[in-house]
Amino acid sequence: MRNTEDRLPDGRSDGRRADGGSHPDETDDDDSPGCPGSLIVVSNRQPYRHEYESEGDDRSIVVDEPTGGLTAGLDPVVQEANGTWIAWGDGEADFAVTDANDCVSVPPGEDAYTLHRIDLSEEAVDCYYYGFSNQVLWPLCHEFPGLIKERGDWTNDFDWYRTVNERFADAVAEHASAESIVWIQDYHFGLAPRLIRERIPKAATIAHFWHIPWPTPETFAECSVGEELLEGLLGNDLLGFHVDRYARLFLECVERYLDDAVVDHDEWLVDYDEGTTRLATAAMGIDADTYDEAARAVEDVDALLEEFGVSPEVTLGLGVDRLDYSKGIPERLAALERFFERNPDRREEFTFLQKATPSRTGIPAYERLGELVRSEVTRINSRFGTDDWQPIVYTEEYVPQENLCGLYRRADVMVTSPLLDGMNLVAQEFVASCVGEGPRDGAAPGEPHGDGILLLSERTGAHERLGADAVTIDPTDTDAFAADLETALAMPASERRRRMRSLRTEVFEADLKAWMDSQFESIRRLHDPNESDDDDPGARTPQV
Ligand code: ADQ
Repeated sequence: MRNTEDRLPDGRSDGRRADGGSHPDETDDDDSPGCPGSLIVVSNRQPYRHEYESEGDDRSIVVDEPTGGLTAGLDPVVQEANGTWIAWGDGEADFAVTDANDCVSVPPGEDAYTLHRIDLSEEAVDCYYYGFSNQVLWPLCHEFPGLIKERGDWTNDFDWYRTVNERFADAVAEHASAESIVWIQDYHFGLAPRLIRERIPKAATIAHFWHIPWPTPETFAECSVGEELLEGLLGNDLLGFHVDRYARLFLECVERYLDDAVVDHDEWLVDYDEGTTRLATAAMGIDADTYDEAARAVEDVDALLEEFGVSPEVTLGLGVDRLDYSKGIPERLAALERFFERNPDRREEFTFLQKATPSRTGIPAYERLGELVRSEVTRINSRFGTDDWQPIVYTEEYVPQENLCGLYRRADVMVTSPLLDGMNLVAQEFVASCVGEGPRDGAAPGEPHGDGILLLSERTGAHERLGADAVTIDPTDTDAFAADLETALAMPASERRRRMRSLRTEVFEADLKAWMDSQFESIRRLHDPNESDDDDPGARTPQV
């Protein structure tokens, strides 16, 4: 069941080049956050993917490279550190270019660091990735325990999850020394920290960032292998979450379900099995400058809308999401229906453009969600639509990142309504893309700016940072959600501009680089305890 899902956050298809070509987008080294030691990154998704490309009878190998998101942000850091990146090799030609140890130097032609690819069989991918990661851990952490039962007996999924985590740990051990810093990304590697700990020198530092929420202890109890997961994660020296709430829930789960662990709720420390794990929170940001620049570069926003059959005259609402049940898309559609019921004068005047990207297709809950969303859009459109106008324009087509920035820029109101979301980067991308006319004038931050309004679910990590200047919504309260949309659309321009200026200050200041700096600063303090605390750029552990 290999498909392209979850490659999406990188917008990778823009970054393809022939093997061996020069790097198109050199990064200024001075700008890269420094890593305090020899860096080994572990992630499910790889930074470079080799694919075959055929032209007539000729077949060549091309490389997809990262053009956005965390992978693109981390790549220059690993390059600068001359480090190692260990990831699933999911490209067709990946193992045609690796050496006997499954390693290849990247970027092609520059050989700045080693990419160690893990070759996974189809069964491994089905069970480790689609099975345990995405049909047990994902619904568990997003508070959908009922969906775990749908998978039926997932014993085999968990066995594969453990096996794959072991294979990644073995790979780490091949590269690690006492100076190493191992930085693990996300929920695909819940067991890996302890497995790595058993295999590498004691002096090495293991850190992990968990990008999705952590569930309540009551929900966590639905996972029969919870104890093993907690033990696995407590192999870390440092465990990071986006916001405090998830860190506190993690500590509560440890206290409740791991008898021998000693939890310090004030210092956010856990002592377990002769090791200490420190928790820290740092809300992930985006590369705001890149979004700002891309949005300003869009020359004809009206033409973009026309591509979707949307009149340039309308007031535009926008939604951009992976088609995932955690994103609250049906709830958003229900609120839109209520909005058009209550505001007949908005018909033909307000259009909502929903860009959804199919994700994890093949998993029943995702198939059902896609069917529900499509049928609800059809039903609402047939209820309110006219010969010339549809209230909701829905597309699953690929939209290049520059066009996405153009849509963000044009949107009068952006709606992000997750039922639960670790952070939510889309909300930040909208803010960074909300630019005014003309080039940047050098004033901080990113002036001139636009006056779009952000409707943001109170259940996102992003809400802790952006909630004060967004319009807060409860996605499950349809009436209130529709009323919030009315409020947003009725807001005076001066108020919209004031809010957007504050949002942009937040998004530009706490960007992706600031987040990585804060991670490395926290790691540095653990790796070398003599380092000072003075210039911590953002990560926090609780104050006592
Ligand atoms: P996701 O669940 O994928 O990420 P989100 O953070 O909103 O959610 O999006 C990640 C990226 O995907 C963004 O760069 C966005 O532009 C892109 N994207 C989403 N929908 C798209 C679409 N329809 N078309 C094109 N691009 C689209 C997980 C967690 C989040 C957390 C991130 C990072 O679930 O809570 O914010 O990791 O930690």
